[in-house]
Amino acid sequence: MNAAGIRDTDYNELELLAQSDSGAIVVKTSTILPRQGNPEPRYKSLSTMSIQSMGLPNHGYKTYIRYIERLKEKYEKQGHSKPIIVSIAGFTEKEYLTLAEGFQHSKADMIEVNLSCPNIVGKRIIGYDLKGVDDLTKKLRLATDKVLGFKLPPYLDEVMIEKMSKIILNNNIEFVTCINSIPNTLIIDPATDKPWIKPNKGKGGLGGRCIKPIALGNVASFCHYLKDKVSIIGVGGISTGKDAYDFLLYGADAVQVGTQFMEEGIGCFARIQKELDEILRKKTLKIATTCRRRNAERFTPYNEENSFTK
Ligand code: RRO
Repeated sequence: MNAAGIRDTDYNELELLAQSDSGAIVVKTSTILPRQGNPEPRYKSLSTMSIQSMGLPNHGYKTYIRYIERLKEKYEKQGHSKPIIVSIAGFTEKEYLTLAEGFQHSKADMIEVNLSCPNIVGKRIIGYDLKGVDDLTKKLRLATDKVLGFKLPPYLDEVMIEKMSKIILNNNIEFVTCINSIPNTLIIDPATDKPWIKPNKGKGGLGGRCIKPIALGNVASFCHYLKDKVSIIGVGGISTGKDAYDFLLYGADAVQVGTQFMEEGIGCFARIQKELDEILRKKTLKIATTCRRRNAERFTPYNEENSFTK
């Protein structure tokens, strides 16, 4: 599926996702009121990475409640409705609760609580404030019985992952999506010696292929602490079927595509799925052949008549 924030803000973009090979529709993080976001230029893609400081541009949660209703109605009738995941971000605890209560009465299937937006100047990334997350989670869990998950920032410290996992397990959070873009990063345009993007003195969230090892490490660690009790959606640097395969192998139950979707467009879902299918087909063949050979060696006395190569 798409990562939150990528080609998922306007109704026509959501409709394109509904018609695509994406397994679900993730909607741009909603705030209480509509927002224009940060001044441009605010996104730059380079060969192995992207940097952005979008600043939460979105139409406000009430508009998304209407968009989702329209999508569900239209695609349920056509018989190919898919899960819709909304993403929420409040500037205060009260706002998070209002958003959760709002979507509780919507047709959204799941709520991804964004605890990791890197681009709100002067605001701490709440995912790094474990006590704050614990307090918020208890109230959020009471505000909605929709499937509830966290969008987490990258953790470079294993102990934080262990502690966050305890909060998740103690509060019946059902999925985690990791990771959001890497905060506080800066890339300079060699032609101008100035940052590529304008907001926040050029600093923003890093995405793209280069962040895959950090994302994969976080997924593997969360998989260790959460066991099989909480679903994990892996995101960060996925651009091929092999990337998706690595995430699935090391603990993810599903994956999201961010920068690659932004760059390639809607066709990326079918392509990545096809590449993944091909890898799985080859691996399955390899496993099947090894098992057959082992069983044959174990149970069948070798002779010319039943030789394997024959
Ligand atoms: O809109 C953004 O600037 C943004 C968000 Br809400 C987020 O969660 N992650 C990100 O990299 N950018």
